[in-house]
Amino acid sequence: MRDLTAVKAALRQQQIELPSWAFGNTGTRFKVFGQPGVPRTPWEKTEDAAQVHRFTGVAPSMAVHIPWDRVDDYAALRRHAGDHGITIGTVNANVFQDDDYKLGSVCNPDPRVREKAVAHLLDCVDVMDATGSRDLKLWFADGTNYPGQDDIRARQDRLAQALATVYARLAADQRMLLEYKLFEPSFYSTDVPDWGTSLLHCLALGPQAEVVVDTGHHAPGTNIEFIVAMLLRAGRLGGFDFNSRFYADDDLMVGAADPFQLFRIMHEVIRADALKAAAGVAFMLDQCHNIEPKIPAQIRSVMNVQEATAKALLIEPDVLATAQQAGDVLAANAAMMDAYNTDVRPLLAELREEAGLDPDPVTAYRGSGYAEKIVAERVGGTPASWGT
Ligand code: RM4
Ligand code: MN
Repeated sequence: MRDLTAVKAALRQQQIELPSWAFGNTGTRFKVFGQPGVPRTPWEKTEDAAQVHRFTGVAPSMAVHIPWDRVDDYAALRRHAGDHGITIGTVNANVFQDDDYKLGSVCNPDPRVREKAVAHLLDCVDVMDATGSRDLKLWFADGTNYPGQDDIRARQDRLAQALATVYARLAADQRMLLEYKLFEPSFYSTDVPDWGTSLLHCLALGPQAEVVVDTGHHAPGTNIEFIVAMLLRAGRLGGFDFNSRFYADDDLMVGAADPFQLFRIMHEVIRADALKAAAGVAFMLDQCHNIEPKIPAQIRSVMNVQEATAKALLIEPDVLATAQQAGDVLAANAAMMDAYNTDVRPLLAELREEAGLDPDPVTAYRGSGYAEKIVAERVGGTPASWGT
């Protein structure tokens, strides 16, 4: 049996970052269904994120998306977060929602558009300075829809140049996280479509550039834990954007579609001793709650990550290694499956109680009256959504 004290100690070290955009109204290109009580401002998003931390105890930071979370005074937003017991985390740049970006942002053939995109990325580093954020997360919608539309190699050169300019602006304790995505919105070629492309750029840039694995950004059937193992081995896994996908980039709650995959991913993280904050792997959620209430959905997501992590921690490393060494395929697989099939919910409930929290965060949130309070108070104004 695995030493449960060690398992709990490891779980206490894990921190999960929430996305500000999960609290706003979102939907598909067919319809956004608004919900009552949704935050109107980054200040209110921060308050909602703090609720998730209040009931889970492991979600002490909120990522922001610029310009969706533009405020006049970022230092004040940082203080506001602090007053509510959390911090402002990763700064996400947005160079995909302006008319100028029809043919791309940093890869655009027009140097004027490229300059505009780079200026925004540099602005985001200014925001980081004010919020105290460590990480700049870059996701580019850049790509082409038709063969011949633009020169694939030239676009890579433009990308490399833009990244180098932004990288040079980072302080010593700041990082650039480069996210990849197979397709969408571009349907023929995407300029950062996979971990290999992202890693090549990061290696060229330097040690402060690392790859982000968004679990929804792969082709069906991709072995994501293999990618995770490779990036950890290279010391270049900057973090995760966790979510679930059934078909494409569905942005559903992490652990909803394939909790076993999440477990396998967490096994590779633990295998590399990368659960603790000092390892530099950011465990972020990147989700949209289109039809379910947002705050409890974030709580549920955090719990799903914890459950997968706890199960992966239950794998007996010695038993697994011995079986692998002996070529005992069934015993090795059983070491994984026995851990996966363990119900870790009582362990996590105990962990929460030990931390002075309610063992059942979703029910505790429901009973807190916060949902009713925001519905009553947040009347008027424009609910936050995918816009500025
Ligand atoms: C993108 C990507 C980014 C996220 C935006 C909202 O698909 O996953 O991480 O910031 O969506
Ligand atoms: Mn993402």
